[in-house]
Amino acid sequence: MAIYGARMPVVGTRVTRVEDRRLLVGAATYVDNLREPELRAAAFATFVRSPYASARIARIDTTRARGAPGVLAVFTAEDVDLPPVEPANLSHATAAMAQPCLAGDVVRFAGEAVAVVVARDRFRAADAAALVEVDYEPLPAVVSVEASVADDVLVFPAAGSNLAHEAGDLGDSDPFDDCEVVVTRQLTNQRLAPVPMEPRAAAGAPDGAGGLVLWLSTQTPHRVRDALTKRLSLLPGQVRVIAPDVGGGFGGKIIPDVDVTVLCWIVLRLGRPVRWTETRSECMVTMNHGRGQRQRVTLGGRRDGTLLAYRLEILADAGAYPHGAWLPGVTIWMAGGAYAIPHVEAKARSVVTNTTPINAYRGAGRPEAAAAIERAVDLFAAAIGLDPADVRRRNLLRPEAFPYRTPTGMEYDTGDYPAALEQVLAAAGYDLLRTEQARRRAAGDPVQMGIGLSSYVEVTGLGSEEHGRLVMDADGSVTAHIGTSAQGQGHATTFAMIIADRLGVPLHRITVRDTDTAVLVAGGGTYGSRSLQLGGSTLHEATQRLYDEALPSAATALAADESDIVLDRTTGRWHIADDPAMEITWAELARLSGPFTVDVKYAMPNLTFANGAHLAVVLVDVETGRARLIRLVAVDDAGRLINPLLAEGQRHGGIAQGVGQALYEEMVYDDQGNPLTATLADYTVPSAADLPSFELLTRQTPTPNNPLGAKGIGEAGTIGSTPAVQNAVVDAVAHLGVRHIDMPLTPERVWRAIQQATG
Ligand code: MCN
Repeated sequence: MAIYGARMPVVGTRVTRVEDRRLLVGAATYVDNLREPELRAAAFATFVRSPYASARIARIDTTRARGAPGVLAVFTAEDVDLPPVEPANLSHATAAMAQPCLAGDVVRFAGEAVAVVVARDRFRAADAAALVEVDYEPLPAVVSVEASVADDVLVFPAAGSNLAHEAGDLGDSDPFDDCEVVVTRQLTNQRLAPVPMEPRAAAGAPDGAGGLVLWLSTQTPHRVRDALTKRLSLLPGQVRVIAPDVGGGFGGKIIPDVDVTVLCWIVLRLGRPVRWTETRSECMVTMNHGRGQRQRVTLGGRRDGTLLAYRLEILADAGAYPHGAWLPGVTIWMAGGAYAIPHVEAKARSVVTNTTPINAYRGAGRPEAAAAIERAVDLFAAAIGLDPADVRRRNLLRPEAFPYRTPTGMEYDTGDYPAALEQVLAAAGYDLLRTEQARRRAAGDPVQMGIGLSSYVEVTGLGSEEHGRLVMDADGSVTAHIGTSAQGQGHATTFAMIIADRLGVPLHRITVRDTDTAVLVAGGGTYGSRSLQLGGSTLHEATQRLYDEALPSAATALAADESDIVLDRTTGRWHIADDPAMEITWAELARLSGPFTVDVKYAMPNLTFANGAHLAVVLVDVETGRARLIRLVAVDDAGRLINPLLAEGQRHGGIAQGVGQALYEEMVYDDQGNPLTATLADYTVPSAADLPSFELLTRQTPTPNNPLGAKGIGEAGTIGSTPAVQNAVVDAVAHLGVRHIDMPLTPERVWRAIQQATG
């Protein structure tokens, strides 16, 4: 048989990203670069933001700003007739905690918008924004969750309480009754800023029929479309959202923002195109923050290391508007981690404060769960004098336990957690590391070594449905539309790989388009490490439908029965099963009978659970408290990998962010609610110079829950690495009597902990 054009399967191989050339040569379509004809002569909007965390707005005078050169309009809450945005799915927050699109009577966090200036360009808009005069009467601010929960000062007096949401439950009886050893500790999972390279950006234009087209740097175009349609009182079809290239999101570009809502309102009001791109400093205080939990962990078990009961109590900061107050519920789902602990109970309360709203940030509730249980396991190991690796060995769920229903209601699908741990220990040379640690301790070396472990499991594939369209054009090339919408994950490459293998069409003949709500009726978006498994399975299914669609034409063209026809997926040729010479290519078939178009909706029956084990090695200078990460060895199991190269890239970025949380990053407010870390000079995102080369190992335990066998990998790095690094730093100084240090483990914190322990 002639095998011209035959190709090897690409799924599972390290295909380099098709996106990169465009991005690297400056041909990207980030919102701020767009030069669409509809955006010609677009005006520019700039928001006037409150410098106070809590204040009454006594007066806003826009006269000078209106008269400034190039200014087209200035709007305040009085002009903008948009309904406030109510938080969804919360147990307590009612309409009383809704967020106004522009603040009217009061401001509730430093950075909240009180007015918006529209000018001919961004420079005039910025100059005029400085001319808007606002008289604020400062009010007491609630900054910490401890102050908030006391309800002495209410962020929303009409709500009667600062409590926005409660989730989970603690049992009536004492689960620690039968335990020989119980450890308990208060932990802080600090507030972080997402810091994507591209801040939020939007550009809107009237569509000429009463609606608008919005180009938006977003993770969730369809969700934004639906929210805006409602908020702007438009009809379905009147808001079209296009997500061009997006320069990172990390969870900060999921929720349909009030700022974007106001921008769209302006487009409709002025009947002209308007752009908005926030500055870095704006992004630091107005894009949602993440994490922000105070946790109390209690872990009990036997002296032989067997864990029996775990309790997690969470007091979560929801920030000023509690759209993300449900997130601790995800922490509760994952509370028990990778262990077979018979009793796990957890309860969370989310309260509002006069700070930037908290919402999803890479991991979104799961890193918080992993950090809590992994710290608790190490505290327990220290209490019984057992090696932390041995405590994990004794309690990790074994492969035969799956599917495993956890005490907090999750159904773990597959994995080999003990094997992942052994793999990471072996690769790191655990015993040798312990020997080196003992040597330094015995020698009283001023630089001590710490070794930290974490075994994690994470839920992936949330929002278990996705939509896609596959088109084979008359020239045999394939175009895919998918509702996920990427921010740098490399979807255009991975999705094309899946299609290529399924249809036998070469990669360069496949294009994955940016998400456009005018093309796809519905889409889930990208978050929760869902895209590959849900988007990928959608397209997998679409290829089958395309095949079904084309089969009758192929049979007609080859004058054969459908049952006698096969598609050779290595060549992309249809032929008669026992006569390979009787063939027709996709291109010929598409020219004859195409184009073929299929629309597919895919639903995944169950969530998937990725897992792994991370090991960190740190050197801690006990005289200065400075901790340096020297090794990070990671085993991550995301089921079957479509593109191991891209999965590695995801792990690199995730681990960098996870290490950032452990050692460097924290959004800090003073007691008036002024953000003290609102620039990248104060908020210390790690650079490559702060990180070692990561040692990445892989396992691939397929899930039965989708046709690809794939789970998510996008957040694994942030979930596994943080507790490993934190445990390593504590381990480095454990012989001095230190049991716990809160993150970020800055030199000052570590030094203080050493001083305190050694008197
Ligand atoms: N992949 C694979 N095989 C698997 C799983 C994933 O080959 N079994 C590869 C694919 O190349 C896929 C990528 O890994 O495109 C990520 O897939 P997935 O785990 O499904 O995650 P998502 O695409 O849904 O991305 C979301 C995830 C999240 S939640 C955050 S936050 C995050 C992240 O991805 N934000 C990012 N990675 C990011 N990467 C960049 N560059 N920018 C962000 O903002």
